[in-house]
Amino acid sequence: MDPVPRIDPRSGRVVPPDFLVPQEPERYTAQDHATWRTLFARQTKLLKGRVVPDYYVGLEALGITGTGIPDFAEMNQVLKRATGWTVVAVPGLVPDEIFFTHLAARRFPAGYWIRSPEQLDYIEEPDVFHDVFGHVPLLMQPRYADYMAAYGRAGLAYAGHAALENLARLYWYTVEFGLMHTPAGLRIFGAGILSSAGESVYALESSQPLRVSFDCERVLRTRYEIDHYQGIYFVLSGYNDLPALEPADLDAHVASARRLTDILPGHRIASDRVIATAEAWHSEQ
Ligand code: HBI
Ligand code: FE
Repeated sequence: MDPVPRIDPRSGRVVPPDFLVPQEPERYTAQDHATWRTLFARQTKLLKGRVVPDYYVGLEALGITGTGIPDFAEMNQVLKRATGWTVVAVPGLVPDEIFFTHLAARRFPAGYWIRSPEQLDYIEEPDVFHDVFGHVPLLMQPRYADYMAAYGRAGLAYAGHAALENLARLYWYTVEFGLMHTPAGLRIFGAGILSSAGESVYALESSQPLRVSFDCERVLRTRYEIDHYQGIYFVLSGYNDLPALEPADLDAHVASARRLTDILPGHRIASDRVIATAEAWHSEQ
């Protein structure tokens, strides 16, 4: 069966097999840049004191500002030299194997399009705000940069296997929805949280979700739901907690996780080290 060809809505053309298209920053409209400015202003205000400090370091170094949608070529001049990563433009979600191939080669696929003013708070596919504001700044951090590339290699190794579902949970609960302990207190680390106004506050301050110390096998067993705020967050104690994803070690963790039952988001297990947020949050106030 032939795969359905994907059409890039902007050009009306079939996208190439690697799904890469030119960003063409000159084609953004005044409305597109205004949407970026609105989202950027709202999020940077909310993230003050809530996001890991390296995030700002990356944002500034890469020249990601509230003026308008960044030019990928300009960011790449800095990013490539720092950690070997580049940002490449894609029309939207790309198939898993394509996504992993890019990550393994230190290319981060970012949606080039930006959401419409009617969709400021919820989109189904990643746009340039989620991808560039959310993911790209931390690619300047060497440990995070290595973890993302290692995830790409692991993804390729598991592509087509049932255990890819377990591996995807690791990405979800670190890269997208991770929290991190810092000397200053509990901070947002995941791009899914930090590009969302509502979840930026909820993830740190709501008494509703569980917050549990990061444990690789526990994460590999934990299902996730994509259409509402998370029921559980995993808290890294630092970049050293990011698993090396070295094949033999990862295979052992995945096999062990798959021998046990899945855990539903929001469910606690006996070995969980639960982080009391009131304590984590107020200890620094
Ligand atoms: N494609 N553009 C894009 N961005 C993603 O974050 C992405 C993707 N394709 C697949 C995918 N994520 C997920 O399967 C991750 O679990 C890897
Ligand atoms: Fe994302």
